[in-house]
Amino acid sequence: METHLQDRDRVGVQDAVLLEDYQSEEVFIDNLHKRFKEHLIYTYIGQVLISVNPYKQLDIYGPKDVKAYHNKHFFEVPPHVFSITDTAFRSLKNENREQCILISGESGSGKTEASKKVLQYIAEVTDRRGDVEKVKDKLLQSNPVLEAFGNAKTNRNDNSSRFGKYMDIQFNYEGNPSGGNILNYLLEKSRIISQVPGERNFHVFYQLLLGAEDQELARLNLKRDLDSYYYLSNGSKGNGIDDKKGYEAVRNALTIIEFNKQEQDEMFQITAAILHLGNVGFSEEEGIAQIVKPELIETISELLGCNAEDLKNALTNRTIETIRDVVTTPLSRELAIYARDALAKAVYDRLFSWLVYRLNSSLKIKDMRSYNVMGILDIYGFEIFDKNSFEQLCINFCNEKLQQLFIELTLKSEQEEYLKEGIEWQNIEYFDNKVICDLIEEKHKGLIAFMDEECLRPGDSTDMTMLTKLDKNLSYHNHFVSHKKADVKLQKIMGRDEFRLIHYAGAVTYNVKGFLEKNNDLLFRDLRETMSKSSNNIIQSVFLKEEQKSKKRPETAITQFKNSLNNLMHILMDKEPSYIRCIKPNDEKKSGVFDEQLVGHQVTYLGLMENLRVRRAGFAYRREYSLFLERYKSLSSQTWPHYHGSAKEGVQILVCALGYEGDEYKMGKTKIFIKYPKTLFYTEDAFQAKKHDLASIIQASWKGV
Ligand code: AD9
Ligand code: MG
Repeated sequence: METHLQDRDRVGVQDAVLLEDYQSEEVFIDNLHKRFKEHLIYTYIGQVLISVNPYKQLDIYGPKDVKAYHNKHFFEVPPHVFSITDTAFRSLKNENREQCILISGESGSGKTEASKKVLQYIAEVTDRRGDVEKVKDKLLQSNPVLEAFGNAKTNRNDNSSRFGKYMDIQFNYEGNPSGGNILNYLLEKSRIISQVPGERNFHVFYQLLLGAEDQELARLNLKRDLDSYYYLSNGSKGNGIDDKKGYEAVRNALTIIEFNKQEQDEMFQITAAILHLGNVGFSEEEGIAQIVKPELIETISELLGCNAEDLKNALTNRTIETIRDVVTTPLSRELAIYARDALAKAVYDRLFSWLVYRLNSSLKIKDMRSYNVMGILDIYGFEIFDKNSFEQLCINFCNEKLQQLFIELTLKSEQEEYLKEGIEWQNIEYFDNKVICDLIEEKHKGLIAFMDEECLRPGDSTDMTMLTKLDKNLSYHNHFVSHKKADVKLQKIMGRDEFRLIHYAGAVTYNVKGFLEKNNDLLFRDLRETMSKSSNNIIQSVFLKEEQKSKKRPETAITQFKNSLNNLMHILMDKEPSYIRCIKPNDEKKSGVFDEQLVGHQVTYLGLMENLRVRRAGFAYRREYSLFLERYKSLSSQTWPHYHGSAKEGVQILVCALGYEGDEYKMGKTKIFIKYPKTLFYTEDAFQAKKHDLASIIQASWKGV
């Protein structure tokens, strides 16, 4: 117990609230570094777990570790993702409180791995009976499927999740998993049509081409040759990723999750059709696009179950309905390419949504009698790149919302604890990022509102007219910087087609190029109609649903995202949160390298110093009386070796014996609160010395000295 109080110089402290200088980022990072060198990748800030990616397999997740953390209070054992999970799970079971585990951090910091450890732990500490085991298998197997279709190799992470994920594990009244539900956010579908150097398309394409049997490839009219497919051609190749094994894992998982043969066939037909679609080329005659290899369209139509003539027409024409009549115009080569790519992205995006929908129907809870949930959120961290676009705006907005939730919930729980313990609440100064959330999402006057207004305006709106509108309406705001209003220094680094937001985690300059198109997310009507008539059940179901809804203009991409985020906030708000903040120690994916500057940025983006300040503003340390007494009772002759009074009185006796000053501590109803780490360390050192003395006495008596 309380192992963290010993050997502080070498392994640092396991809870950053125990750092004497808690305002210093340098001290904080140094503590993480010390621990990292000792392979101690986990550290707390109070109840928040910080995890530094070790980039190598550590022997800390085996059955013996599960056992070591099972049913243990989290201060009894060193920091660990199992401990966070165990605490949440016990609160769910014993107090019936719904839980959520919020995992954040930048790409490659270990979020997805952490979420898998949470699931692994739950799977290992719950029953192994038939139906429970089956649900657990399905939950575990949803990962390889979602990763095949939603993850890709990027320059930051060989297995980067290109979507946000919130997964509920549902527990029955016995506390065993009995179902699940997944929500997905913003798949990065632009990856379908192109990838930056060194990156790849989604894993599934490589898995299919390299892992499927000859017969299956023949059925899909595919060659086992990555270079034959345009959508894969600019990406990097394998690089040590075992796609063949990946394919087997996906097929196996699909079977466990009970996707039938037809569903599996149709999924891979769509995947293959996208590869073929990328190879459709166009020539141009008198400004009109012509399909170069019409036979390819036959293949695609067959795979997608749609009419080849319709598809040909839809790829080269556009129909617009006006008030008076319906006009069809042929497309130029450029527009035909745009239509082709839009179709590929739309089909893949829908396939992914269908996949989540289908997983959910397989994970659906059968027994609706009272159940509790534990949610796990694995979502993209704050992003600042050299060039930031629409996607970064969405992601950073998401992080603002989560930061807001974090502040509200942390402060709330601190406040609640003080109230419960009868201790006076002191106001904590902190930066409330609500002002930035409002700037982005406020109705009628936020950034999204103005963006949408311009996107939905018929006529000649462009990215630049949108920017002008933003500049005009938002320049008054402290957190919005327009190029025009920027000071001279800033004007040099900001382009004319850029605006800047001062996020809680730092300033980000966004380039508006492509904003309008990405936000409108239009698929030409002809293509939509062709798809909704498809005989492929998956395609038909997703497009038909949209056709029925699309009588009205669909919402813009960012508004849909905003709505789904607000929905997520509601879901999370009612739950007891646990936080895992993941940190990437270096950019080279190397083990043993800790780049303090890189870590420093992440400490800022994750708001960890603010987090520590809030936690330390009150008391560095708090512990139940009985536990405190149990450890330190030997420090007073009144409490050791015999003591029969109440735990609270015992602690009071101890505190007097140790000479605590009045401002150093407070006695709550069930806990002692200690203000400064030094008080605790002094107590601990006294305890260690006493233990040492006692040991020497015992040893001496053995030796008969
Ligand atoms: V992204 O935003 O999806 O691009 P994540 O999810 O934060 O990112 P991920 O969990 O995929 O990162 O981790 C990246 C890689 O780091 C993994 O593939 C592992 O090789 C490595 N990793 C992460 N966590 C651990 C760990 N606890 N132990 C060992 C780890 N290796
Ligand atoms: Mg991930």
